[in-house]
Amino acid sequence: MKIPSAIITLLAGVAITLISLWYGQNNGWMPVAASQEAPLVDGLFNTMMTIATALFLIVEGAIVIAIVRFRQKTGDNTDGPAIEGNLPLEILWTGIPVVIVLGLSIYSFEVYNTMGGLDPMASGDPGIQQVAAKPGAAIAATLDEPAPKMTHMHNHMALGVGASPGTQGKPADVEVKVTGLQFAWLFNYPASGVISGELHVPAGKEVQLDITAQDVLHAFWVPQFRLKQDAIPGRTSQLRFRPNLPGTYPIICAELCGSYHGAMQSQVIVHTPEEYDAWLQSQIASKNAGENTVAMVSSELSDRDRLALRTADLGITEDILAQVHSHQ
Ligand SMILES: [Cu+2]
Repeated sequence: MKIPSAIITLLAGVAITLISLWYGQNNGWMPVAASQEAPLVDGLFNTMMTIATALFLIVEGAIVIAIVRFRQKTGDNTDGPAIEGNLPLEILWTGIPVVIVLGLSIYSFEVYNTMGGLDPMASGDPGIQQVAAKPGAAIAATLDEPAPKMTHMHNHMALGVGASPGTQGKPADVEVKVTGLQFAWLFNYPASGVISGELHVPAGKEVQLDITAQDVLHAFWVPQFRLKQDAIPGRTSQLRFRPNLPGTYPIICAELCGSYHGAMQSQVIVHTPEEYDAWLQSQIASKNAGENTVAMVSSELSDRDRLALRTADLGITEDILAQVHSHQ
């Protein structure tokens, strides 16, 4: 009995759809999701994996079938038929990618908007609000302010992922100033004055990172948060997110920034809120102890030694300090 090809095509279509849907959800390519924003990105990624899997199976399947069925017969050296042009087919294979790409662009736009990427200005950052509060400042600056004021404006043009539409206008629970430099990350907690070489954040709380760079472009990337943001000299960009899974995750510089770019890694420790408070208190205590020491001896120290004293316990080595000095 010969099965009609329409039925075989239908069965193949059903099988490809089921396999693609399954693999899209179970591809296991992403690391653990440790922020509230991560499932949004994973949803987009899994959708793209579903489509890519279906495309892969259709294209590769067609190639394999063609290789087997249309194989050159022994002794047959004639040319194949000259097939040229098929308008309905061309419309179809243009139309399907257009629909896919448009759909993905709308979906990714929605994800970015939900994460707060479209309007970082609305985050409630005090520095940004101050400028916005000056009457007509933004408009006037574009119209008639000379060049020096333009740099001022650039400093306040929001970059990054700000508050999600639901939390706009509310300040974050924890604010950390992040500085990228060749080849390390520094984390400064302005509320307490604590400086750290690792990022510590409490789970379940809204965290805002104000990111800048001291020397060249760097990029702050935590794969487990599904967040990445350029660190730009002279400008502040923002990442606002809610970590939700306690653990230790890598912070990776994702912008080629010099010879030791590959070693420019730190880590973010997501604590339970109680652990976080304990960490913060211990840092404040050791900072106060350290400040007394520095105050006592600093009059006899060179700038370099004074800096070394302050950074020795941050995991910043003499090598990194030498790099910093050479760039100043
Ligand atoms: Cu870097």
